[in-house]
Amino acid sequence: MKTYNYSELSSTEIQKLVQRNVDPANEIRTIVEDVIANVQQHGDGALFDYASQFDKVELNKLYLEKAELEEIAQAISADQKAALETAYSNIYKFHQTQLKTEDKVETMPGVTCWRELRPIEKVGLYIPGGSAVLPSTFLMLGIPARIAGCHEIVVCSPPQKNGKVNAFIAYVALMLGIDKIYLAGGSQAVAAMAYGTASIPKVDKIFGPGNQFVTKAKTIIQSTTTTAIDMPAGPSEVLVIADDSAVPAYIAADLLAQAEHGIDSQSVLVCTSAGIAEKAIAEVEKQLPVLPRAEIAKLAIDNSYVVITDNLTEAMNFSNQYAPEHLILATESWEQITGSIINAGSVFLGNLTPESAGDYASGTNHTLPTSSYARAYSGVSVDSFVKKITFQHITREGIGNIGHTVEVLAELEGLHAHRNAVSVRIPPAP
Ligand code: HSO
Ligand code: ZN
Repeated sequence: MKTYNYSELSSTEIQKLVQRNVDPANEIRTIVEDVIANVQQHGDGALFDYASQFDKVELNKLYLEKAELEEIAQAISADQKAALETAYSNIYKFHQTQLKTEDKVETMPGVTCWRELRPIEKVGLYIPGGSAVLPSTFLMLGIPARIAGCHEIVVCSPPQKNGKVNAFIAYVALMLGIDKIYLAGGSQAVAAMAYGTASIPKVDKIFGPGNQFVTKAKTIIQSTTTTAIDMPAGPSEVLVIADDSAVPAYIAADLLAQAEHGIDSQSVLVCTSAGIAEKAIAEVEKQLPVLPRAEIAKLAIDNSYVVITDNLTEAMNFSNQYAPEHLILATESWEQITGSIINAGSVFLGNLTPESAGDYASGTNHTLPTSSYARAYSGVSVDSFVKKITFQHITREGIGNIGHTVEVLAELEGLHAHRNAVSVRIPPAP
């Protein structure tokens, strides 16, 4: 892994280091625009073609129904079921507390304002099925959607070569009470949920991670259709801040857990101790070759780096500029630095808190902003599946109290009809 000294880096060099996921030649955009146009024009026909071209399967229908899902799900062992149930229960518990009723506020006597939640009616969940099939992502999206009370949950996942989804995806669907999975992957699935096809309903908002094609499709459809997206989630990344209280073998394991996601994943180590960093790099070299996904992890590690800083303050400065999707504080003094975190998707505190816990089962959501979007976006939560509608009610006393203020402000903006809408409601003084 390439190693840099923070004190020797210019601000331009830091800018370059923290930059990721660029599509300079717009190559991905061109391909994805073509796919979207094709799905828009040919609907299901385009989806059958893409299944044949990309997923190498000739489908005769674009969905699996409950009975088929039940049959597929039978392949799961008792231990696997129990693990999925535990993850489900923890994720449910954590997300359930996000559904809060807000208090009504009387801003002036007789003027009452408040917000109420309403679920987004139709949501689309994209569950990736590329080099790794991720049933955990299905839990992370399906559970908050259910808690929010979304009326229709449309799920798209790419078909396997046998024209089905894997047993874990089928099992999670049944856990969530979802009776149908649509067999579509990649940017074509996003296009289908944004425009609707004969088989796949158009949705109000699309959720879920994916490769650069899926992400590009999401960012395109959010500006060209009325369908919204959760966030532009791209290749996964982790930044580990470590000091000399960190354990090199743990650091290496965390960097590799990230690296095995995909060749474009990034694992960054920011370390206050050159000695610990050196040992962590040696550990990466030791742990990497025995991984089943070593080839992928190796390429991601080649795309990763180490920064040596003088202290934790500098480390945090770098991290805030990077704005990582996952931030691990591999230090015993994490309590002293959490207050200085400005940009991060999800944070893992101390030497015994691996990102994997949050990826699967501790309760927090793993659908998080990548590619520095953590500067402005939060991870997925129940909030992502609801709208917060404001309400207000004004009594006779209230219109008397607020009326003059509104009349003056309408007058100064030259909007007399606005002023009149108040004036007609205020009885003239006797
Ligand atoms: N680290 C991924 C989530 C994931 N990890 C799923 C394993 N399975 C993005 O947060
Ligand atoms: Zn992960």
